[in-house]
Amino acid sequence: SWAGGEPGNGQMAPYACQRRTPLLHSNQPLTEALETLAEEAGFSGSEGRSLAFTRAASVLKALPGQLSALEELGPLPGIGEHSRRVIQDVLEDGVSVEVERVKLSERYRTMKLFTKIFGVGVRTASRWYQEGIRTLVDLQERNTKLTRQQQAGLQHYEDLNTPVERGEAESIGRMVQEAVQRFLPGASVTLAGGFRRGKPRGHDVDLLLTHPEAGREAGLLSRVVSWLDSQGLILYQHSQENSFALHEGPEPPGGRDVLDRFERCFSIFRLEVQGRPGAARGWKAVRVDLVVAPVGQFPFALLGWTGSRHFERELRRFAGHERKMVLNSHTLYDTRLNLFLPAASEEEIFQHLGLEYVPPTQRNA
Ligand code: DCP
Ligand code: MG
Repeated sequence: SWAGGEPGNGQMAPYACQRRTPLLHSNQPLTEALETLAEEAGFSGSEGRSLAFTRAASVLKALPGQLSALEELGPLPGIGEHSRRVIQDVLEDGVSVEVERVKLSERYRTMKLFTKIFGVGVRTASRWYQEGIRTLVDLQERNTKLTRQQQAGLQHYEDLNTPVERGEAESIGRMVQEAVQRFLPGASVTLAGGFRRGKPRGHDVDLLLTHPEAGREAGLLSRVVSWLDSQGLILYQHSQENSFALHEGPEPPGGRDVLDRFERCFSIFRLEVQGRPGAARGWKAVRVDLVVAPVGQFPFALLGWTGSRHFERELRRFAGHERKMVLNSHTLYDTRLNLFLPAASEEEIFQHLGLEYVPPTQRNA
C-alpha cells in the first residue's frame, strides 16, 4: 500500500482497493478535470477511455499531498499519456483547454441535463440528443415517451438534483427503521452508500435491511413500503423481487449489467423539511433505495453498497485477476477451490481476499 512520503516515490499499489482514499484530498482541480473527461467518454459510449480517466483521477485522490509537477508522478500505476497531458495543462495553466471545451459543448451539457433525470441512462439521453431534443421543456412539448420512473424523475427534477444532506438521510433512516420495527422487531436498517464513506451530502439515500435470523426478512420490504405509502411518505416506488439463487452458482464477472439480485425498492420519499428559504412547500422529494439482504449475505451487501463505484469495480477486478475469485454483493466464490467463502463481517471478506482492511471512510476511490 501507499507508503506515504513524497508523491511519486513509486509506492502506490496498483488496485484502488489496496489503497486508502480519503474523502478530502489535495488534488481537487486535477481530479475534477479528469473526471469530466471520464464522464464525457462515458457519454460517448467509450467505456475503456472513461475507465482510464477514472483510474487516473483515483490515483491522484490517494496521493498524500498536492502534486506540483508532472515529474513527481514518476511511475505511478494507471496514469496514461492522455491523462498526463491533462494533468500537465492544469498544473501549468490552471485549466485544460480540452476539458473547458467539453464542459461548454452542447452535447456534454445536454447529456448531463438528461442523465440527471431519475431513470434516464446514457443510451436514452443519447437517443433524445440525436432526435434534436435539447431541454426539459422540449421533452415535455414533444410528448416524448417516458417510463413511469422517468415521469417521476422529471416531475421532481429540481429536488432530486438538490443534494441530500446527512441529517436528511438520517431522518429517512429513522422513518424506515420505525416502519421496519412495526413488522419485524429486531430487524436493522443500515445507511450505506456515500454517507457511510463520510460524505456530508449525496444524491440519494441507500438503506440496507436485514434480520439476525436468516429467512425472517422475507416479505418485509413490501409491508414496509405499503405502510410508508399509506402514511403519504412515498411519491414514487417500484419494487423488484429477489432473483438470487445460490444454486445457480456465481455470475460470470462482467457478464450481466445487473448490480445485484436483492429484493429492493427504488423510491422517491416525501420528506418534511422545515424553514427552506424561499420554498413554497414544507417538503422535499428525496431518492431512496431500500435493499433487503439475508443475514448471511449482509456483509457482502454492505461492502457492495458502500462504494465508491470505482472502489467496488477495483475490488471485483482484484478478486478476479489476482485471486481467481468472484466477488459480488451476495457472495465470494473461490474458483480454484470451487467453494463459497462465507463471511460474518466486511473485515472477513478483505481477509479472504488477502487485502488489508480498508475502512469505509478510506474507500472514496
Ligand atoms: N454501486 C456500484 N455500482 C453501481 C451502482 C452502485 O458498485 N453501478 C454501489 C456503490 C455505490 C453504492 O452502490 O457507492 C450506492 O450507489 P450510489 O449511486 O448511491 O452512489 P453513492 O452513494 O456512492 O454516491 P451518492 O452520494 O451520489 O449517492
Ligand atoms: Mg448513494
